Amino acid sequence: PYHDPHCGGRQVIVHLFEWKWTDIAAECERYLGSKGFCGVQVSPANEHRVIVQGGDRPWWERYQPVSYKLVSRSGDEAQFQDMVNRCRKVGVRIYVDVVLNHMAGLGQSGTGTAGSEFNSDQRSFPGVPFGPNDFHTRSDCPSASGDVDNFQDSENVRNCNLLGLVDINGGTDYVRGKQADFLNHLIDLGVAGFRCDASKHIWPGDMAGIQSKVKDLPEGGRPFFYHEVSDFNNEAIQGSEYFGEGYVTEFRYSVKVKDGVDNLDQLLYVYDQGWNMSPSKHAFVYVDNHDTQRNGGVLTYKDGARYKRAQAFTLAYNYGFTRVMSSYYFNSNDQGPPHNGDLSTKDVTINADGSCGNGWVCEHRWKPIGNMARFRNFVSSTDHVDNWNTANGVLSFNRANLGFFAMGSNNFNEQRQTGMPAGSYCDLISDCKIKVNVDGGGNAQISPADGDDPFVAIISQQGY
Ligand code: LM2
Ligand code: CA
Repeated sequence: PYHDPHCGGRQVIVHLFEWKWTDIAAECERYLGSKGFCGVQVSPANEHRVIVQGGDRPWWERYQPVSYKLVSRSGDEAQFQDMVNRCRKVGVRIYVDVVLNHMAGLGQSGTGTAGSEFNSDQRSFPGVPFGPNDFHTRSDCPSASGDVDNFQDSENVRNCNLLGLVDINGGTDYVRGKQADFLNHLIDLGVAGFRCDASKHIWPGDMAGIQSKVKDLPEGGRPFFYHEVSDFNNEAIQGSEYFGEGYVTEFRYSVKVKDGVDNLDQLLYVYDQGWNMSPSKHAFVYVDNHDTQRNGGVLTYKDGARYKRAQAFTLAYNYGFTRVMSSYYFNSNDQGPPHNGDLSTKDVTINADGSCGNGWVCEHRWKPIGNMARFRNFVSSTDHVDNWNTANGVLSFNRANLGFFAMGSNNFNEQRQTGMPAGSYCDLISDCKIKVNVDGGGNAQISPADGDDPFVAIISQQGY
């Protein structure tokens, strides 16, 4: 019931990490709508702490909520509403990152981005309002320190303070009501769903209790929910505990796809049942996210061509619901988004060649990434992957007779079975700079338009 993204059959979400609402609205209109993106995951929209360290505001201040007022580093409620409306007009929905497990960190007090006061040690958040009764107490948490420190014990994981962030008790009607009010307000503004932060640390029953108080979308149907749960099959908590509540992030996919880009035959097994990975219909997948791109072990924009391969493949293949990461350049893990002298976030500028300026990476505008959204949308009605071929270091396969995809690590020129009806097709990767001619037997000579982007993708959609 929580699995429909409500974006007219589109299939790809992009996380515009730390973007301002005004820039997201512009990006919907100038790029995402026409490229066929389903929607945008936005950074937490609610009031949060302001943290200044070393002349910078770290990105993670937004994971320390102060209230559910919609004034954040990305903008205010009027700007948020304008973004939702303008994106929606071009077929793009907004999915909000919601932090329901905790409020700000212990030892902290002051004023949040909307001007609300708070005092974490006193469990005082008058902007909601939440008080001491709305948090887990020392006796609920079995750890010696009061922090989450034993992932083999679900009481520890769910009732203690994650990283010293004061832990909300989602067991009461009051708390569930306040959190549902927050989500319902966002639905009133036109959002289509939620990325639930740290769901692993919230009891599935509490999550279900909140979600049951969340209304249907105005156009009908349940909002789209996807839950952040890291599960490597070695802890007390399994992602499958949340399957009833929506999609669940599949962290193992990022590891598998990284291994696969250098060993193409392994890519056929990126959904590894031996690892107990989630079935496709529950798996929310990505090459990297804002945490893993900092913690290592996965591919990121810093990997360049290998990253493109992993991301293009992810969109071509048949596993999970896909999210694309869009970053800013960073050297240290804490570094916040590009900022002006007054520490406000810089605008996203667009260069003549379509890339972004002002320190924004915009992976989603890299051709083998952004141009694969249309491919994913069109082939998603089949679960087939056919004619898998990795000869000469070039992977190719087709998705029934709907689409054909090829990728190498250098320029290539290969004769391949495409599984497509005879015809002359537009190469999506190069925005139709070249055509691919498929003969009556389904064979075609395949060569990328640009050797720097060694990919070819075609679909049998009218007009392409
Ligand atoms: C998440 N998913 O489940 C987010 O994706 C992740 O980015 C969040 O951590 C985490 N869970 C909690 O929402 C980030 C960041 C942490 C940071 C927290 C809170 O990765 O480093 O913790 O946000 O801002 C920071 C300090 C940490 C300190 C804590 C509390 O780095 O040292 O712990 O604040 O003061 C004492
Ligand atoms: Ca918790």
